[in-house]
Amino acid sequence: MTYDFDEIIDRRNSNSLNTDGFRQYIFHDDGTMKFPYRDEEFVRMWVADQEFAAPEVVINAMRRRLDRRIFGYSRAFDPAYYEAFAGWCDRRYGWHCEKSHLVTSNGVVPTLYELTGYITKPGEKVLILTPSYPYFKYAADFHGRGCVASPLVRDAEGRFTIDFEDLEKKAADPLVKLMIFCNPHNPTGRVWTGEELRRVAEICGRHGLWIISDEIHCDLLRSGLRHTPMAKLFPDNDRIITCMAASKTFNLAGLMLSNIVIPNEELRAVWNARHYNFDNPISLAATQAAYEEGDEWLEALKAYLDGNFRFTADFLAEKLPKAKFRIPEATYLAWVDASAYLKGVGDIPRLFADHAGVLLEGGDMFVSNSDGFIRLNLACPRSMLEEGLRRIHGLLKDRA
Ligand code: LCS
Repeated sequence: MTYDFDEIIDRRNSNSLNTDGFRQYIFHDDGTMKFPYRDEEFVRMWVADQEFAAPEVVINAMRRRLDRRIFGYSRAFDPAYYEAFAGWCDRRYGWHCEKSHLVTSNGVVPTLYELTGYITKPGEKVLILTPSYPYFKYAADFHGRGCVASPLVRDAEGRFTIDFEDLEKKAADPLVKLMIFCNPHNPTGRVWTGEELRRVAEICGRHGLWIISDEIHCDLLRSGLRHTPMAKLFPDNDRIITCMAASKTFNLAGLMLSNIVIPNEELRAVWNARHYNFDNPISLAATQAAYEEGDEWLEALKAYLDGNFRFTADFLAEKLPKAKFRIPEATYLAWVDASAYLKGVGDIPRLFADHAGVLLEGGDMFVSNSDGFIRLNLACPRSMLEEGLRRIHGLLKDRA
């Protein structure tokens, strides 16, 4: 089977955040903001969804469910849903997920919010690594909990690593009760090694922290690399919660369904008592089909993304040599240190929107430890990527 990842698909007027919601999300526009580009003229490299069609096997499963014609209250009652997810985890990560530990939710972000409320009490704090997907901090903010950041550091080769001494110091704060951990990491794209995962879990264990391991990007590794769920390394530690989803992998974020593995019985009882426990029947059909039949499409997607990353790395090395960039081990997001070109720029996304016609995220959109960085979404046809990079080059080339 071949798949056409070069196809340009028109997303306008489809209520997509990517095309129709960027003003509010990126720029907090109150409706008065003006841009020198019309909406359709922007090259969009921002929110983490894909410009690619979802796999046909997934769309067909939704069609079959539509043909059943009734869409009443639904939930993953059929064990086939669990079996599809467990089969995927077993096949792809060599990890066994207990049936009784799996719950479903309308997204990983709502889950972070919900679990933070169940796990922490007023006055307590949440630990994260920075730069960070900002909703980790928002989950703490939502409950009025403090958020403590341990900044990642870059080694001599530009690889982001964890400052374990700093992490241990922050974890030792008796008010810190939960770490929200991103594996693989958004935005740096690090796939943590077994040793790194072990050290994080040991530090958290020593200081009595719960861990929510957000593994939503775990299927999107560069070809040949393999994901390790943190919980796989610690089968006896029931304080590690794992969040996974087919949403990033198969471009189904709008279907709002995620899989949450909660091994701790007490916490699961709280979840089951308080969670509004229904799912969208179309989402259930799509997600089950993705896990059952999506492997081949995913391998093709990964190969295409590998090519987009090589193209980007070569382009930056040749045209913007002062940008520091390593092809990430995971995600479809390029985390580029463009600080040499962005001295004195306060609002990085606005600069690119106004002067390059490119929508991207960067700088303080990633909580902290992210000054001068831009994040480019490469899950797009090569021709879009080329045009985006061409425009970025046009803007930056004379700024260093
Ligand atoms: N967790 C991480 C680490 C993410 O990167 C994202 C989406 C989510 C959770 C969202 O999960 P959902 O609620 O959809 O299940 N990341 C995005 C990003 O970096 N930009 O746009 C979305």
